[in-house]
Amino acid sequence: MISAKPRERLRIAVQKSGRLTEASQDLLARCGLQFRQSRDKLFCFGESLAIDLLLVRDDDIPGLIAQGVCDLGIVGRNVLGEHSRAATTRDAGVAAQELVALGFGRCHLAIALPQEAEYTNPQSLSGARIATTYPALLAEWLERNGVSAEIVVLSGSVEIAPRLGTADAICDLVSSGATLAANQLREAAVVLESEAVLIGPQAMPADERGELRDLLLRRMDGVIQVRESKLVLLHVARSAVPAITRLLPNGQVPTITPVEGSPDDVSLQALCYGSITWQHLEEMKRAGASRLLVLPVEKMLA
Ligand code: PRT
Ligand code: ZN
Repeated sequence: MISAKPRERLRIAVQKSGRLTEASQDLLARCGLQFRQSRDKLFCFGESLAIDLLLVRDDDIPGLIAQGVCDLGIVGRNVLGEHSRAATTRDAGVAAQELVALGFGRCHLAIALPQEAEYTNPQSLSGARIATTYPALLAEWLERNGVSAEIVVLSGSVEIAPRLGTADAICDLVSSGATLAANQLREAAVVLESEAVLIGPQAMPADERGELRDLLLRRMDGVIQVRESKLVLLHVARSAVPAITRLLPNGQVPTITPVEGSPDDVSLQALCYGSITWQHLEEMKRAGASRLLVLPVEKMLA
């Protein structure tokens, strides 16, 4: 039985089955959490730490936090944004906040129009009927841009509304853009940039759950940092080290070691954050680097 009574175990709501499920569970596993799943597959009991999972539909997650049934949740920023704006008109309980951006499930909420429709600026949408499953986020964007338009609230299949004649435009999530293209729609404006986020109340009671939450947040920071870190190794003439250091994307101060038998050359090793592209490598090569290697980092303890 799931309850909102005081408890000692931390409870996290994650999507049961959908685009965020695998990446959410993978992130928690990388934080060292191991679970045993209940027979009805709705609950995962934490075996390594007193942290359990509740597997639910993503739309229910902000509400479960507001009611105190769960302490943390993983959802798209779009779901949190829609819930918190819609909740201002009803009893919201404890408001869930974005605590950590998790870097997966990236997409954006966009307004799209039929290919042939004209769009120069937000005012082009004046008087239009816009179909969406995100009425609160769309209403806020329209207000912010001083546009008066009609919001047609749908529960799904938003992209076919213009062809059916029930709307002139849509406001929906886009990742690759393939769905828009397949429906002869083109993107006109971005309402919200989204990715999966860890959400929870701003503050936790100072009990065991608060300590567990702090521990999990610290581990998550470490996992995210490692995921975005690369170790760069290269050889270069000692005189070119300053030029190479400037080219290292978000690099830490490099470690320099002499190369046996080549007094003018050094071996350089640096930890870098963010992606390292072919262009970065080519620029370093032009600046004199050779034997370039980019390695993933598995664990890091400063
Ligand atoms: O059953 P449940 O309610 O839990 O799941 P759901 O069906 O509501 O959500 P789900 O699993 O589809 O998506 C979960 C979250 O993933 C969303 O809230 C977003 O934060 C994120 N996400 C990332 C996306 C997309 N990318 C995405 N492309 N959510 C939906 N889409 C849909 C979009 O609505 C459109 O229909 O994919 C289509 C567009 O994709 P492209 O690649 O053709 O542009
Ligand atoms: Zn959903």
